[in-house]
Amino acid sequence: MIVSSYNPAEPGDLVVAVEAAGSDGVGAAVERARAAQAGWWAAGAAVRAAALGRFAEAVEARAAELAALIVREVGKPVAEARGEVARTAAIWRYYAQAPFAPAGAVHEPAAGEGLLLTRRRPYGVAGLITPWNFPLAIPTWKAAPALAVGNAVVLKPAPEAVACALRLAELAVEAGLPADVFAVVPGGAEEGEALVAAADVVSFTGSTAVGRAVVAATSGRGVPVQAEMGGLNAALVLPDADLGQAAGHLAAAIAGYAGQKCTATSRVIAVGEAYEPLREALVKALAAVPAADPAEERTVCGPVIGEAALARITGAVDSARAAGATVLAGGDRADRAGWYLEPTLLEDVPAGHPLLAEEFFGPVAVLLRAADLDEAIALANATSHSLATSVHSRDLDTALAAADRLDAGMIRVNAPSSGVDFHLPFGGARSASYGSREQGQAVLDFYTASRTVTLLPAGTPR
Ligand code: UN1
Repeated sequence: MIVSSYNPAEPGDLVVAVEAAGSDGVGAAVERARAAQAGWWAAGAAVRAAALGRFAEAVEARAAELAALIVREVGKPVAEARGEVARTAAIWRYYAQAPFAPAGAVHEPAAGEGLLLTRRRPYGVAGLITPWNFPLAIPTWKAAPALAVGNAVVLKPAPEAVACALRLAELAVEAGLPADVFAVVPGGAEEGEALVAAADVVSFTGSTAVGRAVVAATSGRGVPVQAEMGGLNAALVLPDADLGQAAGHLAAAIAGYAGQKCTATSRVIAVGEAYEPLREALVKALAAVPAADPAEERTVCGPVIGEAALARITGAVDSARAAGATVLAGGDRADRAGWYLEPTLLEDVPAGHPLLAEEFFGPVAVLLRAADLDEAIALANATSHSLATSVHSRDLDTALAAADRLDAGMIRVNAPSSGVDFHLPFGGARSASYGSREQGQAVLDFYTASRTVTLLPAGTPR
């Protein structure tokens, strides 16, 4: 099988075509990684720290080229693509410190003499399965901590972003990582399944359906797994909010990268008298970010990833329209080649419509009305996959009360729902995530097993 990726802004532009690894190829890559892991771990903290630091430098040295590749392969607007490259370098640099982080704790025995201590140890080979929408940052925020604590990694990227992943593998060589410690296996479902069947620890980001299958297969083998899946995110706008600022943040969260982030906003809940002025401000703010060429400096909303994605999103908008919804902004394909949809806002979408229940991964949001904060929170919590919720209010008490009662993994006050800090834990509520959080320091525990060591003085009677 051939894995190929095409430019979503120019569908005839083939970015790369490579042979898929096949399940045998994945098995062989895992075996080679397992053999290389022993030396990577034995080399020690300073060697791993230096290699990860050089990875950051390699990314920075190629920043312009990498941003252009992100634009071309996955249609991310160039300003955001540059931001992703900078974030990627920052993540490598951040985890370059992790080999020196405390590896455990020392405890007194419950009784008698001796010393108790915990120590973490790498599992071996981390199997990473990643989506196309953050083609450098997501593989990095999985690989960097896994490598820092002494694992080798085998990465199975989404076919749509295979060129970016292969470029990362080249940078690993440039950074001087030992051969086979960072391997990329191109492919689709077959390769993903083979990786899940062979790795010693698995981290997945992607759709809910595939994530559930990965969790079932991995935990069935008794192997640790974390999965980041879909998000259906709400924004709560209170009447006392700075509505101009809120509308700008919402437009970015709805239309930025054509809404193709698990942190994008798809439901805007206006409380009480915020509804009418917010509707007006938001329609204006969305008109200011029309669908446009991702290579252009000012573009916020580029194309969606492909033809099937565009058909799925426009189909949902059309069905909402047929069910009585009003399209306040966008709603139609942009008048240009490529898979573009104008940023779209709807109101009066009937309860239970798929736009209110499923993640469509497009520049589309539904405006909802809530009588008060209680109703807004109930609406926001009415989904099973809440990842990131934003709250817009000038009143800190209201914002904190909302943050307390919202069932979401990330709560952002007076900020877009999208955008994450790589040094803090990242993940969602209920079915949005499975297992422990990604990113930050906590993920170092995910990629290691803890050992408890008991030391008694020689000759101690039992
Ligand atoms: C962001 O909002 O900057 O797949 C990051 C995703 C998320 C990452 C979002 N895991 O869209």
